[in-house]
Amino acid sequence: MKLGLGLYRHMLTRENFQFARQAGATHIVAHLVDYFKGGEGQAGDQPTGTDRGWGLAGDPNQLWSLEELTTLRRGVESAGLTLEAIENFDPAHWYDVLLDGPKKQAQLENLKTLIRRLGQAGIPVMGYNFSLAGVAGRVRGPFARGGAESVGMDGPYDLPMTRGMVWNMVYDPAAPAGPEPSATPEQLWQRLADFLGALTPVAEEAGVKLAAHPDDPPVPFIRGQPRLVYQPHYYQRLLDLSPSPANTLEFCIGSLAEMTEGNIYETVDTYSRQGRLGYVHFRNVHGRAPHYRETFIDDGDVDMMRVLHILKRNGYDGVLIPDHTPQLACAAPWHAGMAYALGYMRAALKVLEA
Ligand SMILES: [Mn+2]
Repeated sequence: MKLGLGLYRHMLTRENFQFARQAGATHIVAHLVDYFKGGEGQAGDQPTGTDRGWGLAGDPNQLWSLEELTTLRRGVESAGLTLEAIENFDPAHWYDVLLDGPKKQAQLENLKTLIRRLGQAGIPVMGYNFSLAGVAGRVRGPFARGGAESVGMDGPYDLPMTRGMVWNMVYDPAAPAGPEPSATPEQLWQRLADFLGALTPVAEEAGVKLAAHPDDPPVPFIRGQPRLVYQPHYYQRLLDLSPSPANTLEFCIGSLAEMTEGNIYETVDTYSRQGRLGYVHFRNVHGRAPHYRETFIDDGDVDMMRVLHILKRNGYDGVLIPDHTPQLACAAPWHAGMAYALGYMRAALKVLEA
């Protein structure tokens, strides 16, 4: 297995690539969506989501260019690292794919273009989260060991999602007021099937894997909208929608462990056995939705070493990245949190190899 680091858009700098390399990572997962533009997020922060979400989505008419993607890959490589994946589409590029709106077909074409460009740029994985409300409804506080700031959930979150929003961002600031009408779970599954049907052939041809994140937080409904993968068995339904090798999982141990059903070790075994993991979010947690706290990697309910043993036994050879992590009390809270997680993971992988 390989050790990677995820970096938000504003962190895609030479210095942070060096930081990743110095902390023992060999791979980078890059976010190209600016989650914090015009919103309430803070630099270096893991956004929690509020009424208007993280902020404004990008420009619907401005797709990531081949040049932009290639420049990013070269920048990562010049620091001695490999660019493994892009994580998350911009809501501006696919809101009507999620909402089944009038621009759906045009936006599916946009996504095909993006996947082809990833392939041309030599980026092998595209992580996505097929979610209407996105990451919403979490709380933040000194929840982790020693009072480290972390996120969690304190019960259901039912504030309706307003029109002009999707995926916890605003794609149309001029949308009429009022809540977005609720989809049904079956409608949402059909939209996912349409997405996979359109995208997987293109992804296969481009040599790119699509990798689906489970719902974060994993609850059946949030902000009046249904969720897809909020119990472990729904991942199987997602895989069974398309047998394509391009239909893979962005396998988030934390979100899976937060689910009310299932046993995390059986879940890891079931899915890694099928050889369909795109990459892994390696995160620990205490509690289950809708009442849980994200913890330090060594301090939650999950025996992370046992997870690694199962992944190894089933032949998983891909990338693991720390997911969000509690922030350490110091001048560089995010970096210290990541360095802590990376050091733990590197040691765990050494033990595993020994
Ligand atoms: Mn995750």
